[in-house]
Amino acid sequence: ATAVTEMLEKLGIKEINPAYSTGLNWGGQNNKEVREIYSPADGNLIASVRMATEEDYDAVIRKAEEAFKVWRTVPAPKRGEIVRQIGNKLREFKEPLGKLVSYEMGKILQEGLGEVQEMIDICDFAVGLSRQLQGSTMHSERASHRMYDQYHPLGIVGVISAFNFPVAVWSWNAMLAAVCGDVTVWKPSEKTPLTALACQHIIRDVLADNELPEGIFSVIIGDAKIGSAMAHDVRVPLVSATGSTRMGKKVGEAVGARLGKSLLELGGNNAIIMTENADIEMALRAVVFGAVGTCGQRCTSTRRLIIHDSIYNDVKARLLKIYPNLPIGNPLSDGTLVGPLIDKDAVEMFTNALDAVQKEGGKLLIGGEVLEGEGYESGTYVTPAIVEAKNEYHLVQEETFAPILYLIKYSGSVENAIEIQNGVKQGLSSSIFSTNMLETEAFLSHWGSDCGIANVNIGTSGAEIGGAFGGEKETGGGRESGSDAWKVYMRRQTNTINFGRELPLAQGIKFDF
Ligand code: UN1
Repeated sequence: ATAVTEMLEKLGIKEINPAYSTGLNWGGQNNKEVREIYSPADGNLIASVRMATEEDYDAVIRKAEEAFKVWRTVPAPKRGEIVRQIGNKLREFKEPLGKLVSYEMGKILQEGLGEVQEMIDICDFAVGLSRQLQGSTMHSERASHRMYDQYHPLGIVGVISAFNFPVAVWSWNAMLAAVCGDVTVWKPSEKTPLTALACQHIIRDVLADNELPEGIFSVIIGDAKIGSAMAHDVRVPLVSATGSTRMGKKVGEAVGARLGKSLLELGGNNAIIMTENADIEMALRAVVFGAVGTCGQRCTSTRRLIIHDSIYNDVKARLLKIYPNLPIGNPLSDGTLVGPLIDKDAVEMFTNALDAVQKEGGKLLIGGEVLEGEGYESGTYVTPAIVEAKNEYHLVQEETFAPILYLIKYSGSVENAIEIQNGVKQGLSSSIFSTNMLETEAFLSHWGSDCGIANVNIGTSGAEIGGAFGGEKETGGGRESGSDAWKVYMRRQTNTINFGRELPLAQGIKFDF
């Protein structure tokens, strides 16, 4: 538990259980129900956290409402200044927070640090944005009239985040929402509450230094009941939810029923196409990182590899040489590339999926074992699997949140590969490896990839924060992070001003009396 102790010490928290000891604006004070948090890295108990009740939730929302009244009056560039200070604090805490992410969630330290880097980057992005929340001006059809649109804060933004990016995805939402003048109430995954509480500590200090109410950013540790309360709550005009399609449909329905806004970031079933013109060496680097990185638990993980038949055997042989040498082990140890799955339920999902796809006719080429013995006591370490499969298999159509890579053969032109790539319900990330411009442009064209993210000679995972992140179809349609994703966190208002002494009506309507 050194990562935990180190992080908590740096934050000045004396007790191992931060949830008991602080006066944070987090929901959990009323409940006796405690959830024990075990690290997937070594199976040790790292904390016990109280789960919030609906009463706790209500108290947090009321505090957030109060804070919004203050925050919306702060000029946007000044809100940016607060986010700049948060970014600086994150720079200071990058190492211990990255370690805590790695220890609590199981991703390797490089990726834990990378996740905190994403938070720092989105802070910088949001600071710049705080001076660029631009609307347009339009020419009125009426004389001596002026027309423009402007963006105003929405209010409370509910953020439901997943275990796999326990802190970065929240920060994409919270930092943009903050410069937009909104306050956020964050329900992190109940599997990763410690990293969330650590962030709340960091932020609380920045807010206190600036004499701002802590309710500008709140965290509530709870289960699906709390997520559901948020989805149904008219006091929360926008709910941004990251997780499974099953969860997203529930949230989307509940928010839709009250005509609120939702930003949904759901499952992916991402493919890399390798045409006969692929640079195979380069493609394999992307494939392996995409398929086994984060132990296959990114929503952008590479799940399907669609390979031209002329290079299929070569690609397969090379992958089968690489996979046995992937260092699997403690995510905090130097040299590890594959850490554990989040918990034993995930391990069961992984092995069940492999059984089921083999029943459908899939051929398991390598991997699929659950590791035992020294270093693997947590029971959450597996060997990444490669399966030869067909796109139409039921299992290939589903997102299994684990390191399973399906090899799918295509023949003929790139259009055939694109059809396979689009032939799933999800539409998050996609890539093509080809040095032929006709193929890559076809992939990016309006009859090409139907995903929210389409890359050329880059894998499916590891997007930069500067672009809008999200996908189509069952992925939910939301966009967060860069580009103009900020607009969803604001309400648009069209303003028309008459500076003449007459009242002409639009459309030239005469209405004299
Ligand atoms: C996620 O898995 O929910 O593009 C987000 C990527 C990361 C974000 C993934 N920047 O893989």
